[in-house]
Amino acid sequence: MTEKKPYYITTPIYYPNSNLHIGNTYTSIIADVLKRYKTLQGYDTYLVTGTDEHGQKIMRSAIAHGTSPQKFVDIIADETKELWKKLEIDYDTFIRSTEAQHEEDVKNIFTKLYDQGDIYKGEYKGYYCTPCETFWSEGQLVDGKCPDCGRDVEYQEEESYFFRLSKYEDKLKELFKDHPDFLEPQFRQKEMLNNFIDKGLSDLSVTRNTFDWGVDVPFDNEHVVYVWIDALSCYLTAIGYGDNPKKFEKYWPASVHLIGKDIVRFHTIIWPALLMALDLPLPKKVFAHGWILFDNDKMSKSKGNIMYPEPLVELYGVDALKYFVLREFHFGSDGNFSSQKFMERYNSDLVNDLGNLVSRTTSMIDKYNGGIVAKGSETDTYDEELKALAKTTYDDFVSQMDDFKFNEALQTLWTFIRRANKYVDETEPWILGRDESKKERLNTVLYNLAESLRIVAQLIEPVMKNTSKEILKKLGTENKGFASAGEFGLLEEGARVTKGANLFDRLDLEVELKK
Ligand code: ME8
Repeated sequence: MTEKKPYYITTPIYYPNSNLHIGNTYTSIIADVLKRYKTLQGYDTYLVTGTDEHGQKIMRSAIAHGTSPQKFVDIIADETKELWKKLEIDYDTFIRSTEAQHEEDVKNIFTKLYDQGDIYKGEYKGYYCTPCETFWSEGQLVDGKCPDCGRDVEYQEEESYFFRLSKYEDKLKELFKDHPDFLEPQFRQKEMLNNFIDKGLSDLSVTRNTFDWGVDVPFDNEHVVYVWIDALSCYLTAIGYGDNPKKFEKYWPASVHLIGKDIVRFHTIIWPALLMALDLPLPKKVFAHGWILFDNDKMSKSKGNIMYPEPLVELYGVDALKYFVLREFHFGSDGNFSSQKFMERYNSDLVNDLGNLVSRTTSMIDKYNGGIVAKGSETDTYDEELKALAKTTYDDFVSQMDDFKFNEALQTLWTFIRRANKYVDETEPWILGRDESKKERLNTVLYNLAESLRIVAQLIEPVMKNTSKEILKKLGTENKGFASAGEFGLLEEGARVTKGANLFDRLDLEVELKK
């Protein structure tokens, strides 16, 4: 048996300073869908997520809550795991940066870089943005504020260890030139080159010595390791960097780091430079998605416009949420989340298109054939059109998923669902059903509809696994594997179809929006 190809996906290692909102959920949902898709395609997938628990921001949040940092992060890390369970995020490892093995690995990484001369001692004079945990020089500030988040920065003068980032400038330029696929969307590459690399890279301060909530520098306990070095290392330590070399070799380099556009610089300048220094292969791809806005505004606690995923899942189910975020937003660009849009799409795509096709098909097979699938024999041109579209739907869906064009893949699938609904109107089974001599034609039509639904169920499995299962159950058939969606005609004659309850019930917007 040939060994499956590994496919290693990561989400950002989230700060557990407050509960995760729909924006953080977005990255994890994409990661989950990608993992399921690649698994169904036969890869040996591995998904890492986790919590980035050290640093000044977390320490201050813990103090503000009147508790110790460790107790504070323990609670939020547990809540985060709970959230991923509710959202059915199928991760393999949840790494916490306070785990003993991880801390030991970070110490070893730091010592190695120091011993080989990539880290040296100096003095940091400049600014620090605590919410972003980022160092800035005066020239980088915008109106005296953090250029990333626009918040106040603090002036710092402290003894610090530095990583020789400047040494890797040319290699980073080569990376961007020789591997145009390394960072996507591609316009982000220009941002990194124009705004940072081409301006010249300064060495990076990689320790702090004004607080102690971090991994101790092993040879100088006045310092803790800078939280970003600690956090990025999670991508290595979560797959056995220090304690399971076989596993590490299997999965590293990562196939893709999925991140938001806010942390591109860390992942495509600092991280590759660190990996180059460690003599490790670079991740194959970093994909930076856009920002989810809420009612066209950036979500923020002070504005009170943070959207959390739990109520949506409780009211409408996890499949609807996953479908919505993948279908609504172009992966890579900003998008706007509004409850109204969510519900409108729920009614149009899930109730009217998919739900309707399921209920029409199963009711007609029930009514005209006692729930038994029969293949029929009489065909006409409508059938050929439907079958031809099924084939291109599969091909296009796969290529769009492979290109991270999730919204287009779902659009492709829904074009097919709508075509199948149109096929019902064109072939008018209710008229065929009145005439016994049209029985063979009726059976063909009903078979084509049921088989179209089977294909839909196979294709939506990575996104809506519960709905997929439900449709296959109603069709009285087994899951035949993702690739079976590329072949029309696999539904067994004699399969026993059941009507059952609606997959999705229409939402009354006036009622729902008040919830
Ligand atoms: O940055 N829309 O953690 P973090 C879309 N600990 N995505 C959003 C979003 C929004 N409105 N808000 C947040 C950190 N995100 C570091 C990461 S990795 C080694 C260390 C997502 O908790 C997006 O993926 O601030 C963003 O990159 C991530 O949450 C930041 O999470």
